[in-house]
Amino acid sequence: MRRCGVINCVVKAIIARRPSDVMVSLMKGRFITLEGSEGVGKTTNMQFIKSCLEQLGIECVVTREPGGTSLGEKIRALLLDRDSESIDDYAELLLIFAARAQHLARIIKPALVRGVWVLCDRFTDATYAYQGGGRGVPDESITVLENLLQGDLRPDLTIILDIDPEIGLARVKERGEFDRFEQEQLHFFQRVRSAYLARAAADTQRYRVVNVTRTLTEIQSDLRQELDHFIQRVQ
Ligand code: Z5A
Repeated sequence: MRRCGVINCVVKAIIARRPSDVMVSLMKGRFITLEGSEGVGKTTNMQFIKSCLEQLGIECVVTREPGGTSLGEKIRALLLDRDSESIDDYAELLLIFAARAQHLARIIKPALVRGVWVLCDRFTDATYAYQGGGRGVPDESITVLENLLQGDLRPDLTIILDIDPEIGLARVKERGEFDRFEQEQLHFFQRVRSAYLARAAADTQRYRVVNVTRTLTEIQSDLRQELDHFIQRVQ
């Protein structure tokens, strides 16, 4: 809790010098994020979403977090390194937001301002789910950093691919080696899933939950429908 107070003080000091978010209000591209626990098929389905949008003549950039920039990918490697020393929860949180700051400044905001749609494999909802739900970092600490870096910028649509973590982990296991997060126990991923579902329940406008225990054809038919609804809504 004391750490939360210190973060608040630092952030207030920085916000006082922060330029206004005029740029955010000028953005014309749309920001779509794909979320979910382990083995939900984000990589598989992101390409599908991209091809649906491109068929409609919508220019989009696919990116991911942590990562998306050269610096961000280096931070990602540090975060996923399973041979790393034990990483403090707040060190993890700040590394994730450091990568996000660079990603927002170099990739996400410039694309949105150009009118290009951004499809991002994980974003700040993952922080609420993994660092908040999984690790137990208070949501208030995450919100402070979110507001600092993003201002008013939030995804326009967040699709949560949902699966029982036991099934998701079994899929990941088939792939072989586990990274630092994948080494966590089942109850960690159960908390991650609950955090995602709680966020989705609190804002039914922005979030869509897609059950991915089914075949890829069924899943992608749902995704197609969600995209069609979204496009109708924003046009
Ligand atoms: N992290 C965090 O803690 N906080 C944050 O703020 C952010 C991230 C942004 C890396 O993310 C880690 O960073 C992540 C949380 C943390 N934890 N981990 N690990 P990541 O997104 O890069 O890592 P990931 O979740 O492990 O993604 P992944 O391994 O790339 O999985 P995926 O993209 O969701 O799934 P996939 O590779 O498309 O599919 C997995 C397997 O399932 C594959 O063999 C598929 O063929 C199979 N699959 C997919 N769909 C199906 C269906 N429908 N049926 C059967 N089999 C299927």
